[in-house]
Amino acid sequence: MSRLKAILWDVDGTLAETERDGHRIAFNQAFEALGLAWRWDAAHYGQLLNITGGRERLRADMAQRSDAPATADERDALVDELHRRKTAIYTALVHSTGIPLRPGVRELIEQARDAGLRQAITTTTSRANVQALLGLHFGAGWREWFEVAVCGEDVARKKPDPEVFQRALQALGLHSPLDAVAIEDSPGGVAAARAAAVPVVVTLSAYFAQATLEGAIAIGPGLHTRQGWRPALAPTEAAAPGPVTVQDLQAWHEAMDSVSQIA
Ligand code: XBP
Ligand code: MG
Repeated sequence: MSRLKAILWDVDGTLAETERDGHRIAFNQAFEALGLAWRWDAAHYGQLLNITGGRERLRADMAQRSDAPATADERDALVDELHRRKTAIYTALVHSTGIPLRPGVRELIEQARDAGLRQAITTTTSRANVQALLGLHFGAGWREWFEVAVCGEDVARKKPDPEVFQRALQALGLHSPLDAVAIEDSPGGVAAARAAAVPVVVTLSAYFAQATLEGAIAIGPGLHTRQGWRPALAPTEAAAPGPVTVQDLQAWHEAMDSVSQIA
């Protein structure tokens, strides 16, 4: 019997391609709303994603700009106002564009629930953003699917710090991080999970497809397919390869000692 008791889900990039299709657009609309000429193109945003958290990202970008406010107090006030607007724009955008879940995500969440696995959200994004995305796809009762949701506001230090995972494990009452598996897409997320000693499966996303991601127990192109993963998944009798299953997660989880150094 598998030791795996819980799945800890990252949100942005893992559940949905929200960075590409939502957050960047919302930041730019917030700049526009405040009459700022700043715009983050896709390439620059890719660089900025190395900084986790929207406020932190705004602050880091301002530090590089000659036309940003001069004093720290003024910058803080502008970050607050931009982020407030960005959150409102993003949550509206999630509903208006109906940002889809990545293929294979819903199947795995449903199968995990049927299999009695516990599920949690472990993200650095704001709670309002999680509420918008999961409310859209799982309805007002989305919390019935995810026992615990640790979001950006709940931690003192965002990923790559392990705090978000430590809080989730504690809230779930899991004494060993090895009882869980994290599903992540970014170097910061993988580093955070590893620092918390939680085994991590990486589903490559639009922004981090080329990133160096070390120490995952498995890396692959997305949960929609059993093909293209390292370590490879054993073929099933089904004709089509199909999405990644709970049994696949359990198999990687059981083998983790031997593949923990996979890059
Ligand atoms: C990704 C993030 C988030 C979003 C922006 O988090 O870094 O900060 O880019 O959200 P994860 P906020 O992949 O862990 O879900 O503006 O609300 O911070
Ligand atoms: Mg992510």
